[in-house]
Amino acid sequence: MRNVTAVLFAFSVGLFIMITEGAAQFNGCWVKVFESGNFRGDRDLIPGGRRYRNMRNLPNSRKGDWGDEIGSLIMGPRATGTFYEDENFSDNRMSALRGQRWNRLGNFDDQIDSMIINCH
Ligand SMILES: [Ca+2]
Ligand SMILES: [Ca+2]
Repeated sequence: MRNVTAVLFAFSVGLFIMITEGAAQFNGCWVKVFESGNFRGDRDLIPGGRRYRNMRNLPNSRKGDWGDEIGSLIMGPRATGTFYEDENFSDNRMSALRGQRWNRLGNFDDQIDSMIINCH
């Protein structure tokens, strides 16, 4: 029983760290982008308060080009986002609210090519 409790505790701590991961960075104003759905694959934490006309060489990113790559995303607790299907804020768009976790992007899967991330 004690072992079960310890495992549950470790799991809870792990979950908590996962959820709060990155929350304090960039004053909570960021978007975390993932290459695949369900928060899998390559990932980067991109600072907000900026307009990104395209997805190449984003700050704090290890991936050279996120264009047509994003499969899921998490909004920071102080960030909202507008995401566009094409570069230069054109074509279809979708909006994400503070703290939202989108485990899949539907029609926008592998389609996002520009974004505006506002801080609040
Ligand atoms: Ca992808
Ligand atoms: Ca696109």
